[in-house]
Amino acid sequence: MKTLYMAGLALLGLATTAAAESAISVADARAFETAPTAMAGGGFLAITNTGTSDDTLVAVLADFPRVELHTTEFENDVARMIHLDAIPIPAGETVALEPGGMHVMFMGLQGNPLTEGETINATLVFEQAGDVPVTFEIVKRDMAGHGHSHNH
Ligand SMILES: [Cu+2]
Repeated sequence: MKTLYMAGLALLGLATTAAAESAISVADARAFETAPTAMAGGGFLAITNTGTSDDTLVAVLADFPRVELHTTEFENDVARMIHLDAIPIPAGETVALEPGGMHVMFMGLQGNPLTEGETINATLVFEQAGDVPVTFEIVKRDMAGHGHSHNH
């Protein structure tokens, strides 16, 4: 009986570990300021899965009419944004959402531009890790990106 009891405990231990295996950390969350007439703005961040099981980013919630996950494709140097249903975050890896690539799209800005110095409170929704809060800092447009600045 004692052996069975120990085996039961071990199983219980495994189950508990499995539930806590996905661990998500985020860094460098930022969004670019937008022109007053802009309809949408991009959000960028690095997502690290420090756990031992794969996870998937399935949604981003924020106070905008619509928030989507996008990636960018270049065709003859013309950028085109593609809607993504989800972004896989493999165990032990960091996935970077960067200008010119994948990004969070805050949509429906109509007259409420993203303003430098302000922040966007959002919630990342993961299949395994659940809700992960994140704050995007709104910064000036990254000159190294594919955007073209008109600040001169
Ligand atoms: Cu986009």
